[in-house]
Amino acid sequence: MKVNDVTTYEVEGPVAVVTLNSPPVNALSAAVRQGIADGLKMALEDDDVRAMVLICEGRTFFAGADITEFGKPTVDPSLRDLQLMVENAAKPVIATIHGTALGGGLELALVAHYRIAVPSAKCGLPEVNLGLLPGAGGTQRLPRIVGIPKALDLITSGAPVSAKAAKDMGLVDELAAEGHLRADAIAFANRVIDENRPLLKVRDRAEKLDEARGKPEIFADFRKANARRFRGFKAPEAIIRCIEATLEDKSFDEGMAFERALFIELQADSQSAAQRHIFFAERQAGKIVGIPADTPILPIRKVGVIGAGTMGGGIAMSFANAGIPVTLVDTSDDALSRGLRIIRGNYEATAKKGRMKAEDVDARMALLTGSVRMEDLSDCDLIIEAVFEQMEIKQEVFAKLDRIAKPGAILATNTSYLDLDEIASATSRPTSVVGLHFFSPAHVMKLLEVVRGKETRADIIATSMKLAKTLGKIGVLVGNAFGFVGNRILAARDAQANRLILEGATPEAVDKVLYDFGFPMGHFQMRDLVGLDVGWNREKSSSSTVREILNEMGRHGQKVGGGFYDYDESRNRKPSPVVQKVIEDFAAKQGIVRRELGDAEIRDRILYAMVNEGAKLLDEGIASRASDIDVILITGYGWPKYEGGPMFWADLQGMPQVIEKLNSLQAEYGDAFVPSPLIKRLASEGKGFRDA
Ligand code: 3H9
Repeated sequence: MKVNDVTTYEVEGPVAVVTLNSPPVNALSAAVRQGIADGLKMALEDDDVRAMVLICEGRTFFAGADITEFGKPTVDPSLRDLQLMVENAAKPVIATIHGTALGGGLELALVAHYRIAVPSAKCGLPEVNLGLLPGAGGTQRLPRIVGIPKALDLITSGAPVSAKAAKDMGLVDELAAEGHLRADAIAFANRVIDENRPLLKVRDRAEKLDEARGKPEIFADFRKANARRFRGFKAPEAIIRCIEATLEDKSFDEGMAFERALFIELQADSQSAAQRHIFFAERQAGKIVGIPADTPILPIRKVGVIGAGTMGGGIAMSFANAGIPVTLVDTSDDALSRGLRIIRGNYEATAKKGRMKAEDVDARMALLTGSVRMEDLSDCDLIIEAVFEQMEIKQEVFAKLDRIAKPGAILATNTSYLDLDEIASATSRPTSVVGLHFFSPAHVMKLLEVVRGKETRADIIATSMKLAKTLGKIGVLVGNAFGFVGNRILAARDAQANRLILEGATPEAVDKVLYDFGFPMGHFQMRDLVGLDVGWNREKSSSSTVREILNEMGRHGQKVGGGFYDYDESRNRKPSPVVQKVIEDFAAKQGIVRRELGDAEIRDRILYAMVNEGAKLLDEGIASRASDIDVILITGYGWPKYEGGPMFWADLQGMPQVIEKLNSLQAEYGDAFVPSPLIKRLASEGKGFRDA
């Protein structure tokens, strides 16, 4: 029987089955909550029914509260009201889990009297990823089942656990056979009835909490061990405080009220708004503008990577991690065996840390074949070039590839700055050429800029975007321009940072401002880490910038013990008097008068230059959406997630403030701050980047 648009009610013997179907992920929207409440009421009022199974159709059990409802007035029944109804029901309710029981979805399952899941299901409380805490009792009930230490880990990481692990920790009572969830849940409900099992309430359990009583060091140690990971984020600390509250002299209901208060605080905070923005922005990035949804996806069964250096090696690992065989090509046996040795070393280090099984090291290595002959790439569906960043070399490689690659193969370049169309022009098939801009270390970094050349075919783009997902990365489609999106914005930051040190700020002062804003490291620290010689040309170097001079002095960065900073053997960094002298001499030669610069000026100049550059990229159509830029800066360049990316950050300041700042910066520091036409237009229309 239909209960409402998303709910049906059926009775099988003494068991009522309430089924929800609200695609795509059965988020707990108002209609879903109402359907569950009505279904439960029907089951309670039906004298023949003695237990109720709550189950979902589609790809998953409830994946959480409906995030799109946040910020809008609550429609009754609220999730908490619904939970009270379920928990206090006079007949046992069995939560029946497949897919992902997440957030409010798992919290609803936790008020059911029993939980059954298929082995492929996953359970988790991922609210922390949205700048929130589980606000429907998750912080109070989960510790009562799994204990304090595990609850701290699970809720602050947001990572889901498998159904098997959930069963082992008591989160799930029973595993169903895959594909037989409904039948097994009904059978389980019948057993509950026949055995007259009690109406178990998680809230009444205390034994797991007792294990942690008198051990306040659990929390202190946890905070200390995770200080770096949590830096800047408000939600993890709020979660820890809620879990601490389970041990304090508070009733369960007081604990719930405490959790509720902190949830409301976080929900209203700009950090959560930023993190929710990124959640949707990442999904939006996958929707390709101007390419029909039914564009065919080409099969990628075998991949070639040219260049066994750091970048090529990381790219090869990304494919091996996804189970796709790779032929790695370099010019000499030495370079190849060195590259493969480093890859094995990386895998072994991961296995040692327990993040991968030891036997998988060999399995992944077996997917990698080395060769010194480019001809061995003739059967590859996709070939990615990761050779030296110089146009002549790239063109040479592509001209050769054009002769070797099979018809229909995708030819990709990993260039970070060079003109894709110029590279493609070295081939007779520019429509098959695309940019796949991986970020270093390529097997770790989530971002993949997919660069569209002026002739790149639609199916090549659609396949590249799909490939990003296969590799577990976030693909963002960008246009062909110097540095594409990410590196062009980085170049705007670089220009300001370099100017600031000439005007009187030290590299440490610039770096501290960025670190305090939330970047994992400062600008010059990052430059040293990447290597100052990346993109530097010894022959053409003419002492025209501080960086060139440092390179000429052999200060190529951290790897040689000196760049903008000095490094000791343990790679600890300290300011370099030598570099300071280079900077001061160079400034004097340029006629720049040095002065004191405050943190606010450093911050404004760097951040507003980045925002303005982002707006120009939108104007030029190199970026399709403001939110794409945010995704790129967060996933590829360390912009703090809780600041939502440069365009979100600018929207928070408000467009009138952005334009006012740019105008005053322009008056003092020139052209870099001339507001982009888009910013002027948005400001005059009272709009923000979110409307662009
Ligand atoms: C919460 O529960 C708070 C409570 O503690 C307290 C309340 C009082 N709402 O990711 P996909 C959309 S907070 C609305 O591509 P997948 C998503 O935008 C919530 N919409 O699929 C996308 O839309 P579109 C805690 C949602 O198979 C579509 O569904 N829960 C929600 O790769 C497909 O998504 C979470 O944080 C939502 N909750 O992955 C879970 N979730 O098609 C968040 C998804 O228009 N969700 N959408 O682009 C996920 O992690 C993944 O979506 C999931 C599926 C693993 C479920």
